[in-house]
Amino acid sequence: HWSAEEKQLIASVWSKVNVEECGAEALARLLIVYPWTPRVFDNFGAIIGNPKVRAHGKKVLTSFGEAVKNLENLKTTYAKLSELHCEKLHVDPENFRLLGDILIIVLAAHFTKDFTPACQATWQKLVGVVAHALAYKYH
Ligand code: ZNH
Repeated sequence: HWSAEEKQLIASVWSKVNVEECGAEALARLLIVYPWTPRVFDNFGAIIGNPKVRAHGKKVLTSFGEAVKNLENLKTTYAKLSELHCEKLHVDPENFRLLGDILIIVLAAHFTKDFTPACQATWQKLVGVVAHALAYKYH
């Protein structure tokens, strides 16, 4: 369900993404803008400049890269992670959507003119299906 153009828009943005920078920024924004989200992390403390937030943001965005590589296969790709977030981490799946929207903002801010409306529409679709796949094993 991805057109050649969509695949190209995803790949071209992703090839320029610095997972450490953008991951840290997206996670920090999530934790600040939605002040209930730090609850699932034990003792992160201060958010800005916190190396744990940075490391975790990188981990999450690196894992998001699996979606980019497995566009046709997202549910299987994230089945284990979905179970983990549901059963062990108790993360409300609504947070996957919030993080996706924040990631779009971060990408738009980093890539400005290159992040065209068409590009945003494709990424909006991508973060939506990723959030859906991560929520798939919730029951
Ligand atoms: Zn998450 C973890 C991915 C979102 C919370 N995560 C994690 C990991 C990964 C991920 C890969 C690791 C695992 C292991 O270790 O095995 N995430 C992810 C993704 C996403 C996410 C891909 C989207 C896109 N998360 C999220 C959110 C939240 C979270 C939104 C909240 C808010 N995670 C989490 C936690 C954890 C994780 C809490 C655990 C941490 C530690 O360990 O400390």
